[in-house]
Amino acid sequence: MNTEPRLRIAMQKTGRLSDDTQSLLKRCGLKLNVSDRRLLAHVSNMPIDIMRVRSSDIPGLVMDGVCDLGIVGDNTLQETALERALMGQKSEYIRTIGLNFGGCHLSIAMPEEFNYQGLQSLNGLRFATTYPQLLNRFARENGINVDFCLLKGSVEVAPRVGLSDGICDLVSTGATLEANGLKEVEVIFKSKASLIQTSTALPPEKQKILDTLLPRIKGVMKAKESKYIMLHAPKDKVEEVSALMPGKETPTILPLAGRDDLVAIHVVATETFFWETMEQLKSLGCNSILVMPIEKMMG
Ligand code: PRT
Repeated sequence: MNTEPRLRIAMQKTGRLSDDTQSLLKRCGLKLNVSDRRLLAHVSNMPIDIMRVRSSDIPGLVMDGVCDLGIVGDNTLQETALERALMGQKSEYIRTIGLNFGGCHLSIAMPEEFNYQGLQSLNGLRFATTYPQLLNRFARENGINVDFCLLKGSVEVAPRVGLSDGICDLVSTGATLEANGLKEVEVIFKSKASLIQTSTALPPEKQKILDTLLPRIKGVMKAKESKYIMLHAPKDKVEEVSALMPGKETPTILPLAGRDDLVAIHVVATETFFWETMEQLKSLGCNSILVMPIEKMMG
């Protein structure tokens, strides 16, 4: 039997974070078969196992040391940490790296007709929420008293059926609030997915696996946000063209065979490359402007 230590990572089985998490791990070169129904999926080319569970179970699994790492929304992470601390359970973890997906915010929303005049108008009201700890912390820090009723789903219908005055729920596009006649009045927490790890030091063999994985995760994220830009530019406009390139990378300038008047410029753009910039480049006499996605980056 192979007793080689394997790094265990918890990820959401199905839901809003599962596709992005799976795609991140695959782009890091992990070969995993998650099509089967097993709780634990083996990565065939690295000593890593993926535990596929509900999002809400991930922080606890990491805090208790059942999993070495987990990928979870900051909202679930903070709520669980506060709740466990309150119950005297282990609530420590390390937030290893913030990821660039799962963005949303936890907000207080009230019926459209509610006359919102600032935080004091929420004093003494009752809110339906899946996040009572985050709501309580916000209320405490802002000197207001709120009551809550705990709902695990369909939070947005609570005011309409008389269960609460307002809600405290996650928002991304705002469409659900609008469809339910609610308006956002306070953002109380901004969230993204994070990679977390146990607060106790990993054994050296596992740390070594993590040391290989982390630069890959950073590389995938950087690549996702970057573009490779290639264009032909008039030789006498190189400075103006370079100044238009987004990001901090120095452009590579190459001669073009048989052309004394043009050069090729290549650059990795680390910021959004807008159509407007392309139009400005065109008006400077540039042509063959290509903007390409980057798959991986290192260094
Ligand atoms: O796995 P488990 O069932 O325990 O977790 P879960 O019920 O939280 O799963 P899921 O898949 O709904 O959410 C997983 C994580 O995705 C959340 O914990 C957040 O970190 C993140 N996320 C990002 C969101 C949203 N955006 C989001 N919009 N989670 C939920 N929503 C819901 C929100 O609750 C509301 O019902 O979407 C609705 C609002 O969306 P908009 O676009 O209409 O504003």
